[in-house]
Amino acid sequence: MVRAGKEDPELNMLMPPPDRRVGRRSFLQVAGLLVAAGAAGYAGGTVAGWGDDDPAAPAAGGQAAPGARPADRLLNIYNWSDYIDDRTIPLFQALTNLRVNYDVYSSNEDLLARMRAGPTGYDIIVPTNNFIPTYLKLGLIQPLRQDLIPNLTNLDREFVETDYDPGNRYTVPYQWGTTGIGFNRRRAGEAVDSWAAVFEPSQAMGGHVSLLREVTDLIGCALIYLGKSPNSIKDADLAEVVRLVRSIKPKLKGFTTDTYIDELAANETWVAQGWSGDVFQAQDQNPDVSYVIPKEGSLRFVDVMAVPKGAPHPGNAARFINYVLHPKVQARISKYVSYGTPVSLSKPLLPSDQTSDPAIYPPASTKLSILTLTGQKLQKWQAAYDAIVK
Ligand code: N2P
Repeated sequence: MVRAGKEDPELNMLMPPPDRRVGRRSFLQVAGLLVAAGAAGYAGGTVAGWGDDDPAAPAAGGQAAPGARPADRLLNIYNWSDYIDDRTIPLFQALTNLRVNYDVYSSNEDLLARMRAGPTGYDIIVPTNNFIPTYLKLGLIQPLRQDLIPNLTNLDREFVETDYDPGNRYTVPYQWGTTGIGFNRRRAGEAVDSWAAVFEPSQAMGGHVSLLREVTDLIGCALIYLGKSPNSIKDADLAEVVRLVRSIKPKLKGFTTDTYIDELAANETWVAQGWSGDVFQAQDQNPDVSYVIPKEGSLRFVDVMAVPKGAPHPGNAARFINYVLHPKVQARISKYVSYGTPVSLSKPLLPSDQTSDPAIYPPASTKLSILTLTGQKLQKWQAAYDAIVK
């Protein structure tokens, strides 16, 4: 299966870096795919997509102005690993004549640390909604060019009327999902339904259990398992979380956010705290893998596209955001990554086994909390996380 990562043969088609300002080791040089794509068949009628994937793009200025300087025709995207199909970027490039650099990260903490360290050259980042108050407080993101995003009207209302960014002034949802447990039915049995499977694993699972390397999910889900408020900042509750998770460390394979898909797929990990779509991507490769939202309840998240303050190409960022909001593009991404779409207009284009799957689109009765991680809570949870992981 092809995923957006260093191993992706198409996205990873290496081209000379267009602009060193954003260069780094793992940068995916999809830039230049436009050129390559001509040879690969995007030419002619398949310069596909005008009036197809994104009818609003020309009106929104999707095509670079003739004579625009090459540096203006770039778009630098920093997204989660394993979070895009293999056609969206090449098609966007063919459609707009922009060159895209696509790089990946694997936790909100990594992303935030990177953004706090100084200018990065990225035009789009995709933090999780619970971090948005922090980005706003620190002045790390800028208002969106909403005039270039007419497809904002495609968003479902619940993704517009949010507490973290009402009216989408700074952020636009990309995909959403839940935190749960991915497990191998042959190794762990069919009956996994509780957070106990990862927070108090049996001896038999020893060495084959992983937890998420992400503050919100690790601390939040452990609090839920212990019967505490998923928003607790009580020192006693957090100390209990630290004690519990430290005590099971010898049984863990590790803390990870970007290797457990492959490890579940390869039968190396048998029980993993994980995000819904990631586990389904593992299931695509290994039918013994299942996903469950534990009976104690869990977390729901929305990953949102935002433009860093000082981004070199905010207009191009808006054009990409507009493209991603097209129902066809949403359907293509969602189908591939198996996460939920914030654009219900795309659901008729998705396989019905996805849209009817309660593990992807849980019913309202499923106990799911959306957490915010700011101020004192961020500090205390980070300290608890560090005491566990480091
Ligand atoms: C993609 C994981 C995205 C979900 N692999 C984390 N918010």
